[in-house]
Amino acid sequence: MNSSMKRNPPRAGVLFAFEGIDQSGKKTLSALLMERLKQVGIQGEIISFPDYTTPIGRELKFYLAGEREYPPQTRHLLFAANRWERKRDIESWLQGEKVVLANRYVASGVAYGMAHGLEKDWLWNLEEGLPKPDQTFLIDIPPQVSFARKMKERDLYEEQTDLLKRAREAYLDLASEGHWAVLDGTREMESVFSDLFGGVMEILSSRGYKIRPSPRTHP
Ligand code: DGP
Repeated sequence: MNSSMKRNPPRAGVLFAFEGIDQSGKKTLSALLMERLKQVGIQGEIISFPDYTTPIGRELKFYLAGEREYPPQTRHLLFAANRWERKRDIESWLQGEKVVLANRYVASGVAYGMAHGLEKDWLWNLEEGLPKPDQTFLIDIPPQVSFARKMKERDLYEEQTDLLKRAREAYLDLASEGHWAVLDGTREMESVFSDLFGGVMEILSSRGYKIRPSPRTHP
């Protein structure tokens, strides 16, 4: 996270963000995590960005399908605005002591923006004021693994190997700056999940969450 960004105001919940290029496993991992959190008695919500259900999200869907054209800054403003559309929901979940799992969040805007040659500080500024993640997990895979996992029906960005390469590099750069947890997403899902779950439990315990013993130790 950008060190120049102000600290989060006190809040009761915890926000985890999952980042990575397409097909890294973010959605599967966050769904598994939510299931396990419920088993140990923790309430949570999952939110995915882009959120295609909002007015701006619907516009982004047209854009990603190649049906709209925008100058680079305009489209990055739209991606950021889509997160701002859901700010109140995220805040109210956090105030309700929920654990919020975000599939892509502020760092997607910065990583993909950097991959398109935009300035990092300008991109971070678009996200300033949104709730900050307590921890960002980067599920790291190289573009060739992304392509091997999904060969057809890729969106405008997914089709571009060079863009994915630059987005991955930007993510790794942001991860080292922001002290994110980087997980090797090329491994079996169980192994990635086990590391993720360990990291999440450690943070939740340190934040005073009551964790009910669960009979299951694997997804
Ligand atoms: P997804 O629904 O996760 O497959 O995302 C759709 C595409 O949009 C994907 O290729 C990555 C890109 N993307 C996601 N979030 C952002 C963002 O905030 N900014 C930009 N420029 N691209 C994004």
